[in-house]
Formats: sequence, structure tokens, C-alpha cells
Amino acid sequence: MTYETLLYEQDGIVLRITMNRPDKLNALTDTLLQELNAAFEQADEDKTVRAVVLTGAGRGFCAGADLAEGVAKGIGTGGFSFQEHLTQNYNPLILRIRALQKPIIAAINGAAAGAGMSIAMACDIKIAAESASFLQAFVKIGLIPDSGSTWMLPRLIGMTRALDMMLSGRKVSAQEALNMGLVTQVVPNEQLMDCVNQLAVEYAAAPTQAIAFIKQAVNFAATSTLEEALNKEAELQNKAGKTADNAEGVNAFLQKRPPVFKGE
Ligand code: T3D
Repeated sequence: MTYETLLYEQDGIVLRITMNRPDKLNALTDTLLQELNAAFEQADEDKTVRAVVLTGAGRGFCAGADLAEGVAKGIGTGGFSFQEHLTQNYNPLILRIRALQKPIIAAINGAAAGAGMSIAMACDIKIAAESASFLQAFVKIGLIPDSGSTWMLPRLIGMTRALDMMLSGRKVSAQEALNMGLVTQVVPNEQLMDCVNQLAVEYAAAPTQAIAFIKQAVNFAATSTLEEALNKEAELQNKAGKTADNAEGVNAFLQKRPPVFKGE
């Protein structure tokens, strides 16, 4: 598969996906959305990929929907079906990221605005460069947060802070994002990719199937009762307990040596 608007680069068992429209801060055109969907599908199916990094080329992470393309397609005229466009392009992408059976790290190198912020938030681990910023930009153009922001943001930072961001559309710095628990780490710009690559290598060497089950259990628990979550944990623990990596982890512990997980 070849891509026009993103870079799909695999180094060993780590895959890096780079949104690649730097002049427009990687704003999401239909092509980029389709390619992101295809890239995550490819990554999910490829057993040799055991960790994924998502980042943006240039000085932005992703500025959300490409408004120039949107206007050309009728945004602002009242004749554009946001419902159709979101359900066909953005929603599958967010669900794909959340369901990806491997860890995904967002390397947030610059502005993450609108749906670009939603995409960053959907990733499992979020590492920001000092120059990163976060904007629920939707309200500034008379729209509502989409691409999962209404679901994710209150869960990540609480209703009060989420509504502050959503209703104001203000720019939140990397440091403030760290204080809110929106990202796990802020690093100097020039250290971002080294830091994320090192982390990705560590996650790629983890028991991949257990990671997939953890994600599945946490996704499930977000909308379940305690009883349902307990049952789901038991079901998935049973599956984890049948993996070779579980046997390896237990043996390595008892033999007082580091485990060698194969993702099997
Ligand atoms: O179904 C649907 O399609 C609806 C889905 C909606 C989901 C959404 O994401 S809605 C929200 C869309 N995004 C925004 O409203 C954010 C717009 N961008 C900004 O507010 C600012 O660009 C930033 C705060 C992110 C960064 O500001 P700054 O000053 O660092 O950069 P800039 O000068 O504004 O942008 C640099 C270039 O990128 C510039 O192009 P130019 O003039 O040099 O040729 C700018 O027009 C372009 N750009 C930035 N964001 C977008 C964009 N072009 C198209 N669409 C954008 N979203």
C-alpha cells in the first residue's frame, strides 16, 4: 500500500505513522482520513508490528478538519452532511485507534486542534513536546466537539476542565496539559522523537496480546457496570493465561531473569 499524505515507516517491530501535510499543520483532508484508516487497519493486521507511533510532520501535530477542503465541499452553506462525513471518515478512525491490538503512542509535536486533538486523545500514551498545544477549536467555528472528544475529554480530565476547553476553544499549553493529566510527559522539542522511539521499543517488547486485552477490558469497562467489567476481566484473563507470553513471564520471574516476550 502506498500513501500520499502520510508516511508509513516500519523499523523492526515499531511502526511510525506520520501525518504529512506540514504546510497545513497536517489538517485532515478526505485523502488523509482515508489513508489513516487504511494505515491503522494495515498496522492492526500486520503481526510484525508490535507498537505504533503517531506523529505529525513539521511544526503541527494535526489542525483538525481541513477547512479549505471543507468549504469547497459545502461546509458553511448548510448543505454539507456532517453526519455522513463524520460517520464515514472520522468515527471509524477513532474506533480503530481505540481498538488497535497494540500500544499506540502519540508523539504530539505541535498544535493538536479540533479533531486533531481528538485523535491524539484516542491514543494510549500521549507524549508532548514543549511546543505542543491543545485546542478544542470546534466552538471557534460554531461547531461542537466531535471525533470522540465529548466522550474522551471528560473522562481524561473531568467535566469541569473539559467544558472549559470545549466552551472556550482556548489554547492549552503542553505544561497545562501535563498538569491536567491530558499527557503523561512533556519533553524538550528536540528530544521528542528519541524519547518516544525509546518508549515504543519498550512497549513493542511487551506481551502484545496482554496489551490488546488490557485495552479491550478498559474500553469495555468505560460503558459497563462493575459486575460486567468483572466478568469481562475474567474472560480476557482466561485468554491472556493461554498465551506463550504469560508462560514466559511467569517462568522468567521464577528463574530471576528478564522475560523475552514474543507477542504470542
Ligand atoms: O465532517 C467534518 O469534516 C467536520 C469535522 C470537524 C472536525 C474539526 O476538526 S473542526 C475544527 C477544525 N480545526 C480548526 O478549526 C483549527 C484551525 N486552525 C487554527 O486554529 C490554527 O491554525 C492553529 C491554532 C491550529 C495554529 O495556529 P498557527 O498560527 O500556529 O498557524 P496558522 O498560521 O493558523 O496555520 C498554518 C497554515 O496551516 C495556514 O496555511 P497558510 O496560510 O500558511 O497557507 C493555515 O491556513 C493552515 N491551517 C491550519 N489549520 C487548518 C489549516 N488549513 C485548513 N484547515 C485547517 N484546520
